[in-house]
Amino acid sequence: MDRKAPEQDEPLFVTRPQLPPLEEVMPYLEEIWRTHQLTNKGPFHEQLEAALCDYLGVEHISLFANGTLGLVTAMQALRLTGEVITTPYSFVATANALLWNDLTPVFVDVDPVTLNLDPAQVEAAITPKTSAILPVHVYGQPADVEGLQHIADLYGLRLIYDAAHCFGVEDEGGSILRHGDMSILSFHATKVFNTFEGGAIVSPDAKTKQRVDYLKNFGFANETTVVAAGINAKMNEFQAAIGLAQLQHIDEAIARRARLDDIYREALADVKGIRCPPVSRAARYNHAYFPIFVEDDYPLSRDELYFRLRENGIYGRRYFYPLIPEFPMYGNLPGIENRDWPIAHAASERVICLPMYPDLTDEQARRIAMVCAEPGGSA
Ligand code: T4K
Repeated sequence: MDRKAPEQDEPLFVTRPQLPPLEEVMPYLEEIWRTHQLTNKGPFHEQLEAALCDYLGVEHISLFANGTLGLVTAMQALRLTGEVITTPYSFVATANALLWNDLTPVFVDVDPVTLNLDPAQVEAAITPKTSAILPVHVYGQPADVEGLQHIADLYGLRLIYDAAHCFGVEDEGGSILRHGDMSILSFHATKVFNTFEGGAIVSPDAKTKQRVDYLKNFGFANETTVVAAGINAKMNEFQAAIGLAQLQHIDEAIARRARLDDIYREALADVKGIRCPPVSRAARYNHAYFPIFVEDDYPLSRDELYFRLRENGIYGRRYFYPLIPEFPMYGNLPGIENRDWPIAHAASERVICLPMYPDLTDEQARRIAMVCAEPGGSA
């Protein structure tokens, strides 16, 4: 990839958004300027939908202005009601999307290894008001799709995956996005594949995609017919053009992330008190994040290490701290005082996501690991 690596003393953020070479973007811009087609199902929008179906190995994709609007629209499309069981260990957008739909999030604890929803905990939280399960494939690590589908089938619940971190992830049967009733991707700047802002819904069939497409365009079925109270969540031509250019480099970008993952893992393997994430069991993983967990036998607390890294120009992120239900505004949900999430809470108190992006050099990754290994030394 023809991009300049960051200078040695540039801050190392948890991510540095991936950009395609400018000269590869210019022809798209010239075309937009020539045709004046800026949005509303333009040619680049259509091309990107087709190209993503092809790349991701799914049949029905609807592009969105961002992932959060994708989540909000998916819940409308599936006409969810009442309570939805979800994870406390996610970005706040997951649960906010439920509140925007007047749905009640019911947070249950996660699996200690994958940090994804635990099907047994989900089953125990089902009530007559439950209409759906909303798991997140956190850090791009696949949730227990079979266990969750089994529960959804048994109780007649919808299953919607927040797959914001999951671009390109596969299990033995193919794309992880094929599971459940819908999967929602984010193409935000900080993601493995970005269109600056952007997102998508993967639908299981053409009829569902049609409904999603109506809903993201005000509910218009044709020029004079509105069939639902839709919203404006359309991806524009500039975003779609960026996506087409990014897609040319995605395999290389994921391979580079895999290399950085190896470097971190090797350099941190023997550091007492630092636990690395489990090696992914996905048939194809995207290395979206590299979370480390700071245990009790580490000489510093998690926050001390976090700030120690910052003093060295290394800006990790505590994804996901605090837990969503620990944000004060979530404290008013009915019954929330009777719930706790010990596994998610412990992860949230210990996690730091280290910088992970294709422009990070091997040497920089080793330097970051060195600060973790010798927090008293100078990097
Ligand atoms: N579901 C899940 C599970 C999600 O993780 C997310 C989003 C969503 C749903 C919603 O999808 P979107 O509606 O966003 O499509 C970031 C992102 O804003 C958010 O997209 C993401 N998850 C979340 C995990 O992280 P922040 O507040 O941590 O990002 P920010 O702006 O602090 O950026 C992190 C670092 O990246 C900065 O320190 C510097 C660097 N950066 C960032 C941006 C935006 C750049 O160098 N350039 C940039 O343009 O939330």
